[in-house]
Amino acid sequence: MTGDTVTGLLAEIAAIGADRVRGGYSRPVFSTAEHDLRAWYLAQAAKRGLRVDTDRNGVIWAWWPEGTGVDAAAAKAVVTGSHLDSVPGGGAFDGPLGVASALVAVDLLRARGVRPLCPFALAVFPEEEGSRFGVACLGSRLLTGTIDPDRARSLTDLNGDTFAEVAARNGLDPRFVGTDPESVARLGTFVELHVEQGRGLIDAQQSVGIGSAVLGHGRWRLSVSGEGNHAGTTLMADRKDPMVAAARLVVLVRDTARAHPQARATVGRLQPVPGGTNVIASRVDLWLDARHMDDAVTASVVAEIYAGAELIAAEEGCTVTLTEESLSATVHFDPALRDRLAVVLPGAPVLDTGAGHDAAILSGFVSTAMLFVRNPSGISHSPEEYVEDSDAEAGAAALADALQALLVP
Ligand code: HGY
Ligand code: MN
Ligand code: MN
Ligand code: MN
Repeated sequence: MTGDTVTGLLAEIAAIGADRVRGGYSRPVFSTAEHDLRAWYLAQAAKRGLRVDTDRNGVIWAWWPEGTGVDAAAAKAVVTGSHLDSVPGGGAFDGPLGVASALVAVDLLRARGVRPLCPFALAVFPEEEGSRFGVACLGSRLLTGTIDPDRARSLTDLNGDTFAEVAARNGLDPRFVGTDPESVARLGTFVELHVEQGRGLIDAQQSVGIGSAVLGHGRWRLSVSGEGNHAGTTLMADRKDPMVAAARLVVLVRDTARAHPQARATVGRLQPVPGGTNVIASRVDLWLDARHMDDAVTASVVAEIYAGAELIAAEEGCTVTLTEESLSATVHFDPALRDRLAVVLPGAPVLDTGAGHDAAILSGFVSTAMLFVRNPSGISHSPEEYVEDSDAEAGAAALADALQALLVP
């Protein structure tokens, strides 16, 4: 027994990779901060005698070494895990809570004398947030073959470095990234524990909940092109200013989403080119994140936004293009597994989530479930994100209960 607590491990994580933006954590995949955190994680896994294996896509697998009661080669594995990368200025729990809880769950299972009857592993997926290369859940998409490897290799970060270049600098051979059918074939069940990123558990007054569905969501890049010019010598009547069109477009995004109940549409990132104070931009790129439980509604929200954007662009003497960067359909987790966990965790409410997760990507290939832990702030992707110590430990105990039911059925 290591004596570690989730709270203690989270404190260690918080001290590593504290590249602070707005008081939050910024750990893009393969950054120094995330790299240091991977090293910490490998040490934690080794401390628990887990056999670590980083696969061709940078997914870190930590296997429970003890023999199993059945033919390990035949049995499908039970896996739990989450991610270590973050959004810029993110909270301390999104990703790390699932990783720390998985480590403590291993300790609890050991202390209970559990001997898994099937292979059991922890997993850490790279680039879940898509903060560096623009596609969320890149690691689990590569693992499952739900992104074209050539497209993945050519994704670029803000420095113009490709995923292939950065992966090669971080010990991966970019020639081999992509679907790993053997790894997927050995998976039987995946359970991800995650901080809740909404208010469901606050309202239910419960520490832990069970995931039922993940809203479909996608990312689109809108590029508005106008006429770059001098801020001082260009009369207002002579301007084709894409920044003005983009500003009107951001309001259009809000108004369009408001017109569709339960739709969410966000412009969280906007990039003028060239971005000089005394320069009328020649182009403005803005990124749209749109989500809804009904994928057809998401599609129509985006279509309405683009139609409106074309009108706005024309009025401002500009043009606009729309490029889809990633798309995930609404996912409903395995109802049999969900119901099984509801028996193991009596009273745990069942919740949908508007946040994407690697579990949603894996759910197309493996029986998948999620557990959520109460976040009294109801806020996420922000330093305000929070979990009470007692709820953090309750989450790890619930995860251990769920895993025990799966490992020793
Ligand atoms: O964007 C999301 O929903 C997730 O946090 N990656
Ligand atoms: Mn997350
Ligand atoms: Mn997130
Ligand atoms: Mn996630």
